Amino acid sequence: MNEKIERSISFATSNSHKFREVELVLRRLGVGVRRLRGKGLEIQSDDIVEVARFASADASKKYGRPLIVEDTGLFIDALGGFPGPYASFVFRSIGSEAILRLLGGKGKEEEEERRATFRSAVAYCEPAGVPMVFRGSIVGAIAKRAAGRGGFGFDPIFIPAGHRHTMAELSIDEKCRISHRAEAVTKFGEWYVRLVGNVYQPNLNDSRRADGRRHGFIRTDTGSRT
Ligand code: ITT
Repeated sequence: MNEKIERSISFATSNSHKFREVELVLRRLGVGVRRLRGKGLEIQSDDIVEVARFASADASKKYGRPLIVEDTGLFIDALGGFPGPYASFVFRSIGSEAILRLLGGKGKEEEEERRATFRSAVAYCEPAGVPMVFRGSIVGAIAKRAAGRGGFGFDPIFIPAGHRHTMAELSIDEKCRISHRAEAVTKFGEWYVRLVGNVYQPNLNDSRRADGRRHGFIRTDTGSRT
């Protein structure tokens, strides 16, 4: 039996770019992904972990199955962490060019003065369960001008530390080796493979599988990963 077929997880997201990236990262770990096009309720919070936690609990109840959600924030040092968890609203309302203008207006020219961090929180939850959160981040700098056609969102203005090009100039494969999302999703995937791997042993009989599955999916609230 091919274990890769047994392992899969649902991902609730309205964002097709995020879905492709999560799919690519999890495929490397032998985990398939099904997309749920809706998402859980997003609370207003300064903390992406709280946003992801709440959304995963809401969505897993709504869809009646274990699933993951992912929330990203972009934190720009010179702007006091703006837009942070409100990246989605800021991107839709004023866009990347406005961020460049804001930084330009502050006379921020040097790379270290344009320091920014993408943070990702992946939350896994089962219906009536307690969410488990996995985190990832990538430090970089806001470019002086947008470049690149790949990626999405703020990728054209974000240069990962140690790189000379924006994230939008990387291939999706390259982005998914270094990104905030790749880190968080990899942590989730490794944990999930252990969880499901213990359950779907080919030599287990059906009743033990069922028990294992139930046991494997029991959650505690101590599982946050950093
Ligand atoms: P969900 O349905 O999954 O919540 P979303 O598009 O609302 O999708 P987020 O709240 O996680 O996703 O992301 C907020 C915004 O931040 C997103 O709309 C992009 O503009 C930007 N963003 C997220 N991830 C990014 C990435 O990897 N690179 C560049 N920009 C990103």
